[in-house]
Amino acid sequence: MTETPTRVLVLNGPNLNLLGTREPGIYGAATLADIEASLRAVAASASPAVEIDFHQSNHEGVLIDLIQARGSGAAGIIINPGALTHYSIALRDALTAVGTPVIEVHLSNIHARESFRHHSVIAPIAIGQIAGFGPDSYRLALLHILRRLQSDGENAR
Ligand code: CA2
Repeated sequence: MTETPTRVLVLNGPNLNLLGTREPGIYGAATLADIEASLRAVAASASPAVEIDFHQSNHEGVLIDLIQARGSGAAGIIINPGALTHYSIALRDALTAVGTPVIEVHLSNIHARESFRHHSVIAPIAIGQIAGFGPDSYRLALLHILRRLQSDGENAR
């Protein structure tokens, strides 16, 4: 019998499609495609391998549709909500409704930037927030989800 691979949903919000093309001083030189490739490499080397379901949208409603369609059944959701972090109650409600563990990630250290970036409406419903490590923020989040999967497997044995 073939088993369905474990899936991790990775979502990226507004303007993150511009990564690597502008503002490298804040966001670094890596493109979103580079980040996707590095997560796929980590996921492929996990045992058993994990599938990365990677998306970016500039539209709040599209992100909410993705959470509703693809969030349940995922082992975790890694989300960089971009500027929606700071005000989107709709995104927070969608993440809460789906009930899948959420990790909020940011490339930059939002707490060291303008004060309007210090507050996240997503963080209180996430299991954690990782900010300031560039593309490593995403990798660290994935490593944590893999570790949780491993300990769930051990507890089931
Ligand atoms: O640091 C992060 O990852 C942010 O989520 C990035 C958002 C910002 O609004 C958050 O406060 C922190 C902005 C994403 C915009 O990305 C760009 C990338 C290159 C050029 C211009 C924008």
